[in-house]
Amino acid sequence: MPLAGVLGRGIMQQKATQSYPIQSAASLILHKVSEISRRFDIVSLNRQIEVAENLLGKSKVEVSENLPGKSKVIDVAILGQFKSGKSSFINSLIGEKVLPIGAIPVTTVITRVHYEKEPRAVVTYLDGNKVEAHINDAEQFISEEKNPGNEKKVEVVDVGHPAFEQYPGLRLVDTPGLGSAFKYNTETSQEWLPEVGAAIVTISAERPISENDLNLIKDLSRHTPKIILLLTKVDLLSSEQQQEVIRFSQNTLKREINSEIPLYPYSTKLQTDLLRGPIDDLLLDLSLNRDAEFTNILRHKIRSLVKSCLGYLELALTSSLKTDAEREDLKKIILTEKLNYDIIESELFLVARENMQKTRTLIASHLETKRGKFTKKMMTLLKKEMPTWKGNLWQLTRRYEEWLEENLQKELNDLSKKEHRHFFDTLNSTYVSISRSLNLFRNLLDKNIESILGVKLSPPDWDLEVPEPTQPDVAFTKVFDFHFDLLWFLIPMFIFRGVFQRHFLRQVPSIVEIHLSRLAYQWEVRINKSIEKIRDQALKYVRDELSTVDKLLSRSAGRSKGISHTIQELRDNLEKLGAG
Ligand SMILES: Nc1nc2c(ncn2[C@@H]2O[C@H](COP(=O)(O)OP(=O)(O)O)[C@@H](O)[C@H]2O)c(=O)[nH]1
Ligand SMILES: [Mg+2]
Repeated sequence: MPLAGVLGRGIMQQKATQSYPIQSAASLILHKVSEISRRFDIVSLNRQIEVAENLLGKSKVEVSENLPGKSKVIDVAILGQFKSGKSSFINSLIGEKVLPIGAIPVTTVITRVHYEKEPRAVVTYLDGNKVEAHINDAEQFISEEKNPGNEKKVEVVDVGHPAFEQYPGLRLVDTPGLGSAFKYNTETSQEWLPEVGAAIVTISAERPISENDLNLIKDLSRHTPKIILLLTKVDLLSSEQQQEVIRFSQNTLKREINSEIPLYPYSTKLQTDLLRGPIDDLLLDLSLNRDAEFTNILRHKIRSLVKSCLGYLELALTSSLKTDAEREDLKKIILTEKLNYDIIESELFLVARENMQKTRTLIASHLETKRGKFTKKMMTLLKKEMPTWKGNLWQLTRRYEEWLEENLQKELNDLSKKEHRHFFDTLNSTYVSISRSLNLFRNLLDKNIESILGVKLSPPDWDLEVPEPTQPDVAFTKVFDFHFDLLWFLIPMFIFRGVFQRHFLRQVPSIVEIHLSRLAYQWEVRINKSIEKIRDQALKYVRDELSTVDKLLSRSAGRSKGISHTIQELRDNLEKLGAG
């Protein structure tokens, strides 16, 4: 290990001891919460617990050898609508175009940038493998164009760059845009939300702050105390317009979110250095005070976890004070017909089935619009190619098959990659309907619990993962019924070559049609499988949630003392965690 690394560890350990109180309080609470959630079967807290454990783990372990002496890394997430200038912003901090930018959604994969002496990129694959790459090749893994639908199966790309020397301990995270045309990008960013340390939300000066932006900021504030807004592309506005947009945005924020979030104008094209000043100060602050910041973030996350847990415990406590008969009644009133698992199950099955039935038609009709051009292209290519083919009919036919296999496969693959985003409508609409159902379910459950027991549960931390369908292997299948080419020795080619060439050409349209329909089928299977996965995840959520509430209500009998004690303990622990 290099000397700096060894020294780094020494310093790190010292730091860890210094910040011992908060960490030990945090780990005590976490331990307590996970024990409670096991004891009471509060499965819905699992994800939040896991995130907090990771964060706590990070605070104890040196994350990167390249950050000597810096025991902690704070992730600063750049979030915002697609095309709002996230990647451009990070590039302008680096001073070099490392991240792909563009007029179409270009970022597929989460990319993190931190300080390193020499520039380089490390690609981590979904299977856990890591490969080092030249910094100029980072784009090969990040951009939608070079890595469509993340077919390279990359989990994250880490970019190390000397320009970040001024922000030690900070890691800027570029995310695929929220609200992008590619629903999946939105998913990736949102799934990642619980990990956010601090966040910069980009809002393009071209369009007013939207409901999506507001929802994102609301969500974010549950995960991090530190949010900054960046009004990007201000070079597109005059200075009066800028003032107006800033005023409008601040008013909207105050009205909708009721908190003052700092807003900074930015441009990568005009007066960048000037505009960058205050943002640099801010990042520097975050980086210098990262121990304190880290503590704040950890505290914030553990607080919201404990609040969720307390909500459930209070539910248990209230119910424990009732008689058995009352408890049974309560359960009936709370878990009404609308919250009945079987009914929700059949509803979600119906939604999924209705969408699944439409998938095929959707894909087929989209591909149909491409068929004419596709056929023409194949025929033109073939026409150009055939005159170079020599030999008897048997050889000619083999050549034809080979040519078709190679070219049709390639063209179909290209078509599939280019167009497959258009096939996802039924998947998206399933996601939207099922999310809506889940929200209704959760709201109703919360409302019932609050109105009947007077206990308010914390908002849940649920995500539905959308499994992205994989690209099918497009294989060419032979389509000839009768092998007349076996009679090749009977056929004088100097007379019939033209006849067969025309015959081959005439076959192209139906071969294309068959293969497009096969492609549609392959995508249909994949998309519908993803639809089923969303449905099953949602059902698991409903089951877990109902079983949590059911168990809390039924098993609380005679445990009020124990539960009160646990609640008190948690509250005491929360106090030890300190204000923040
Ligand atoms: N005029 C102007 N255009 C910008 C600025 N920043 C980014 N853009 C353009 O906005 C588009 C989207 O940028 P990108 O960084 O890819 O956005 P992302 O999707 O949020 O990462 C690109 O065409 C950029 O050239 C800016 O400060 N001024
Ligand atoms: Mg981008």
